[in-house]
Amino acid sequence: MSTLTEAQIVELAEHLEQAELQNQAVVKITDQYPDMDYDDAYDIQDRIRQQKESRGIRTVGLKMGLTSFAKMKQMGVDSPIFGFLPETAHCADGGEISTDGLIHPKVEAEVAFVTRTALRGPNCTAEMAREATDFVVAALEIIDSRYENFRFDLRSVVADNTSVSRYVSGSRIAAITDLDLRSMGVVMEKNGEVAQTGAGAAVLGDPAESVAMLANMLAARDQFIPAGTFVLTGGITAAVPVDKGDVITARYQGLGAITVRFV
Ligand code: 0L1
Ligand code: MG
Repeated sequence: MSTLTEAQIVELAEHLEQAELQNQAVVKITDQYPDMDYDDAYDIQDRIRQQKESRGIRTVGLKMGLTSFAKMKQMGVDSPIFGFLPETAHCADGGEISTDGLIHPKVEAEVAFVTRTALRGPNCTAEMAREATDFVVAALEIIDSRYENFRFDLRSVVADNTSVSRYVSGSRIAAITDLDLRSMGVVMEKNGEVAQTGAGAAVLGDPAESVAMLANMLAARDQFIPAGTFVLTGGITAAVPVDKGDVITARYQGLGAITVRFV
């Protein structure tokens, strides 16, 4: 059920995309629309995606967010959220990310799945997600909420495409059958010092569960994960704030390392 009109959805999508494009933090949109619901929030996110696609910006992947039980508890929610990855968000492993285009970036170490076949919910399981997977690869997500001081509620952050800003894909791929993603260790270093450590099980007990849940959440909106989709499964580590001059290196057991420099 939605509470906003089509015109309000369009207005809010333009408002949030302009905040992203101009690196201008704004107040959370539920301040103005306290009754908006999750359908409204995903409608606004879909509209931002349509705006980008109408300008020729391809959608190259999907993401799950808030997949760690600790972060869900911290935010007082019991379900993850999802967003989309526009091609403009991609950054190269070993490359530089300009902070000029960002508001208050934070980095999460994640693992990404690339699907070989389409995955449709409802009733999708982790086993079905594994079977639909072509390969897995290490990844970083750079989140950058468009809301002042990362102050938001879940409906506002869903509308803001779940803080998607940049992502980096690792250089080494692996078959999912060659790794135990639950026990895969990750060490994230900031400027040469350990900033975060984690294991794949931080993501809903198993990152494959996150892909299955994404398919099930999409099904509720009559959508699915197409074949060949890059899926960020959610933070294995807590998000680390970064600034101009910082270098992040994340090392993944069995999947190599990713390094990026913020300039
Ligand atoms: O898990 C995530 O990718 C973060 C989702 C949005 C919440 C935030 O900006 O911290
Ligand atoms: Mg994330």
